[in-house]
Amino acid sequence: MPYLVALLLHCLPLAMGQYDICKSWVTTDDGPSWEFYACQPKAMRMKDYVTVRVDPAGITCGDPPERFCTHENPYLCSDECDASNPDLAHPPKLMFDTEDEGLATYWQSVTWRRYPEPLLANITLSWNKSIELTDDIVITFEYGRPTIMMLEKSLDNGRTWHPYQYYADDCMEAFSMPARRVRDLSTTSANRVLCTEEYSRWAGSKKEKNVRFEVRDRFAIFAGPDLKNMDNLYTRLESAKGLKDFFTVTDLRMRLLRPALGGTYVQRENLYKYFYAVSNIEVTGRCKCNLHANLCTFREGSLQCECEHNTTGQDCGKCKKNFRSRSWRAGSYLPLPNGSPNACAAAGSAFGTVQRPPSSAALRPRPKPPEPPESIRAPKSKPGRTAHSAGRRHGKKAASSKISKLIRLKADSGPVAPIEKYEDCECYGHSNRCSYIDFLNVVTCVSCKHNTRGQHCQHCRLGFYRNSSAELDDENVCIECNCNQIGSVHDRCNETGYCECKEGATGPKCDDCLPNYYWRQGCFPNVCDDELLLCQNGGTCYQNQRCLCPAGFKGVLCQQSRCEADRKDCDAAPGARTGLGTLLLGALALQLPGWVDL
Ligand SMILES: *[C@@H]1O[C@H](CO)[C@@H](O)[C@H](O)[C@H]1NC(C)=O
Ligand SMILES: *[C@@H]1O[C@H](CO)[C@@H](O)[C@H](O)[C@H]1NC(C)=O
Ligand SMILES: *[C@@H]1O[C@H](CO)[C@@H](O)[C@H](O)[C@H]1NC(C)=O
Ligand SMILES: *[C@@H]1O[C@H](CO)[C@@H](O)[C@H](O)[C@H]1NC(C)=O
Ligand SMILES: *[C@@H]1O[C@H](CO)[C@@H](O)[C@H](O)[C@H]1NC(C)=O
Ligand SMILES: [Ca+2]
Repeated sequence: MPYLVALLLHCLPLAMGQYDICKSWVTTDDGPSWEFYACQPKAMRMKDYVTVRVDPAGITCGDPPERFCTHENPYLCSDECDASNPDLAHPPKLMFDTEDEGLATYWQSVTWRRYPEPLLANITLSWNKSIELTDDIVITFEYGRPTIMMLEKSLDNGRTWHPYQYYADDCMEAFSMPARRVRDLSTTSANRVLCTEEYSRWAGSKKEKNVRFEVRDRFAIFAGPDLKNMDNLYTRLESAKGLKDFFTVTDLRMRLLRPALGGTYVQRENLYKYFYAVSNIEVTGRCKCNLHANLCTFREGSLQCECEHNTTGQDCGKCKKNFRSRSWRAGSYLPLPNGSPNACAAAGSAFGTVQRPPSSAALRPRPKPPEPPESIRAPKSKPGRTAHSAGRRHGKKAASSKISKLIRLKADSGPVAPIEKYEDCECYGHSNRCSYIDFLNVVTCVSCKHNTRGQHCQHCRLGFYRNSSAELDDENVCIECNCNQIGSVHDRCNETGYCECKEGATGPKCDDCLPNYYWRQGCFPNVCDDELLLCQNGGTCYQNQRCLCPAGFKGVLCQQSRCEADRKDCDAAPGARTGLGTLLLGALALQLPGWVDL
C-alpha cells in the first residue's frame, strides 16, 4: 500500500507539470522517507496583489471636473470626468478591476491643456516581493496609445530603477535609439533593452489598444515558437548570466511621456482630446521562491513564499535557523528534467542531500548513504578534481603533516599557494563561500558577513562582541563595541562589551569619568573641588577645571598673593581687599538668604 502511494505521488509532477511539488513520501529498499525536488509556485495574475501609485499629484482627471473629447469625435467634447461622481470618476484602481464584457473601466489623466509643456505621468506598480514574469505584460489604452512611453523596472522594492523597454512612434527622434523588434533578438541578446515602434503607431484608438512587454517572444528564442522546449529555456535561465534577473521585478513603472496624437501634429485649438486612459494592466508571473516553494500566499498585505527545504525568508533566500551547516543555495532547474533542491541541512547532518533521481529510475530511488560526520569539516570533493589533489585535501595524513608542509614552504619560500573556491562550507550562515588554503591545508570561510570572522565565521570582528542572547548563526550575533573614541584605549572590548579605558575614564564605553576627574575631550584630574582641592582665599571652583581667583590672588588654588609675587599688585592691594570683602559678603548673602535678617 505505501508503495502505491509513492507511485501515485511520483506520477503527480508529470501530470501537473514540472516543478509543482517540493517533496514526496517515497518507499525505498530502506523503508519510507521524504524525497525533495526543485519546485516553484504556479503563475498568477499579479495585478490582484499590486499596489499602485500615480504621479505627479493631480494627474488623475476630475478634480476639478473637466470635459474631454476623443480623436474619433474631436468636436463633440461633451464627455466629462468628475472625481466626485462615481459614474464619471476614473481612479487608478480601474486599471486592475475585472471588467464586465464590453464595458471598459479606466484610469484617466487630465487633458493636455498645458501644451506645449509635456504631459507626463508615472504609473508605478509595487508588489513588495520579487516576481518572475512568465508571460507578456499587456497595458491596454483606451482612446489611443501613447506616442512616447517607457517601461522601467526595479529589483529592490523601488530603491533603484532600470529601463526595461522604450516605446515610441519614432525611436530615433524620441530616444536616439534605432527601432528594433523583440522577435529579431538572438540567444545572446535575449535580455537586451530596446526601443520598439510596434506599439506606438496610430491605427485608430479602437483598433490597437495594447502595449506589450514581450516575455513570450524572448522565451521563444530558447524554447521555440510554441514554447515547447521549456527545458532549453530552463537550462539557459540557469547558465546565462543575468537572464533570470532580467525577467525578475519587484516594481514596474510606466512613464507616459506623450499621449496619442491621432495625427502628425498637436492641434493647439483642441487640447481636450489629448490625455492618457488605461483600462487594464495584465502582469502574469510567479513569486520568486528560489525553487524552494510551490506555494505563494498573500498575507498581511504582501506575497510570501511558503518555503520548504528548511529555507526561510520572503523569497526562501536563506536557511532556517539551525539548518545552516551548509551554505544556502537556490534550487536549480538542472540537471534536467527535474532539477536539484539544494536543501538546507541541519547541523550535524550529512552534506549530501538526496537528489531526485533521473525519471527512469524514479520509482525506486536509491538513497545515497549518509557521509560520515567528519565530512562536514573536510572539504567536499568535486568531480573533475585530480586524485592527487583530492587525496591531499582529504586524508588525515595531510592534516597531520601540516607542520612539515609549513616548514617546506619556508624552505623553498615559493609564492603562497593559490586559493581555491569552495561553495559548500560551514560558516554559520555568515558566508556562502570558502577557500582552501593549500599550505595550511584548511578550508576557511571567506568574506564573513554580519561582522563575523574566523575559519567558520564563528568569532566577532575586532570592535564587536558576542551577543549572548543570539545563536551563532543569528545575523545579530555580533554587537558593535562602540567604545568612546576619546575615553578608550582602542575600539575593542571584552566579551561583555566593556571597553578598555584610558586613565580617569570609566563606564562600559569609557564615556564617563571616575570621581575626581572631569570630562573635557577626555577625562582629566580635577584641578579643584569642594573637598580636598579647595580654592583658597575666597576663590571659586569653576567646573573642577580651575579656580576663579579674586583680585590679588593667583596660583592654581589661588593660594598665592599677588602682593608677595609682584610689587605693582601690592600697591593696589588695599582697594582689592575691600572689593573682595564686599564680594564675599554678597556671595554669602546669596547662599544664606536668612542671614541679613539675623
Ligand atoms: C517618473 O519617474 C522618474 C524616475 O523613474 C522620475 O525621474 C520622474 O520625475 C517621474 N515623473 C513624474 C511625472 O513623476
Ligand atoms: C513588505 O514585505 C515585508 C516582508 O513580508 C514586510 O515586513 C513589510 O512590512 C512589507 N512592506 C510593505 C510596505 O508592505
Ligand atoms: C528539514 O528539517 C526536518 C527536521 O525538522 C527534516 O525532517 C527534513 O527532512 C528537512 N528537510 C530537508 C529538505 O532537508
Ligand atoms: C541580540 O540578539 C537578539 C536575538 O537575535 C536580538 O533580538 C537583539 O537585538 C541582539 N542585541 C543587540 C544589541 O543587537
Ligand atoms: C569585561 O570587563 C568588565 C569591566 O572590566 C568586567 O567587569 C567583566 O567581568 C569583563 N568580562 C569578561 C567576560 O571578561
Ligand atoms: Ca479596467
